[in-house]
Amino acid sequence: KKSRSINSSKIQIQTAIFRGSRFLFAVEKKLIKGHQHIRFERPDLSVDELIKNSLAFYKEMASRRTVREFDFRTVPLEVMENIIRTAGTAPSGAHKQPWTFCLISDPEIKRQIRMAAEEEEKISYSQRMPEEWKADLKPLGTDWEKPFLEEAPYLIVVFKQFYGIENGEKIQHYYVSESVGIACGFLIAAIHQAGLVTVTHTPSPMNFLSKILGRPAHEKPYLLLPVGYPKKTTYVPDIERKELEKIVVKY
Ligand code: IYR
Repeated sequence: KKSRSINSSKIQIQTAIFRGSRFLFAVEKKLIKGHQHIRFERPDLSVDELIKNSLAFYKEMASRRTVREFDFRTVPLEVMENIIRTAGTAPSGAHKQPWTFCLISDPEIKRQIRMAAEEEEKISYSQRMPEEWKADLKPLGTDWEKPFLEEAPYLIVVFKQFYGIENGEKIQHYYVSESVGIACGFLIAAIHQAGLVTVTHTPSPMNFLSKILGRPAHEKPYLLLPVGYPKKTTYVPDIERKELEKIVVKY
């Protein structure tokens, strides 16, 4: 690694692999308060481009719908890996990345998860959920039956890590729920952007997921997302999102 100094920063030549070939690129490095930093740049866009980009992304995200019916077609593993990589780009407390994404395609594990989820949901819908809650869910058409847990080609079970373990040592994690929530937002956006659909399923209680997946005690299940193509013909509730004026307060 060669480096050249300019003022307090250094230009370092690094190599990276892109599409199978090695190439060289320069990184400007600088010590700030005793810690290595790298120069970060983004394209300096015109205001017209900002408007165009923000509107295009809004439209893309506004076309997302929660879908509970999946096609049986599978999805390349590579796609799922890219989606999870994207979730892993989320910011997190002290950059601890306190998440584990379990990716399940094994039909037997999917079956076990469906059976256990339905067992809990049956009790929830018949005994645990108050009438008002069930009335709120009526327009969405949910019930205790969760066939999507077997029909979707993949399930992603997101776990939050109360603490980390590296070389047998406990690593403190911070803002775990917030961090994992943000990562799930990225995950859902990535699933949509790839052209697939999901439903944010929250069976309750969901400790059965730790057991089935053999996760350690410092990890707690956070969210369960079936992922796949939508069923060829499917319908979603005729509901609308709050308008900007209802969700923004300008000062
Ligand atoms: N967890 C149950 C019930 C449920 C609760 C809410 I709030 C929803 O938006 C949807 C469903 C289930 O998954 O059916």
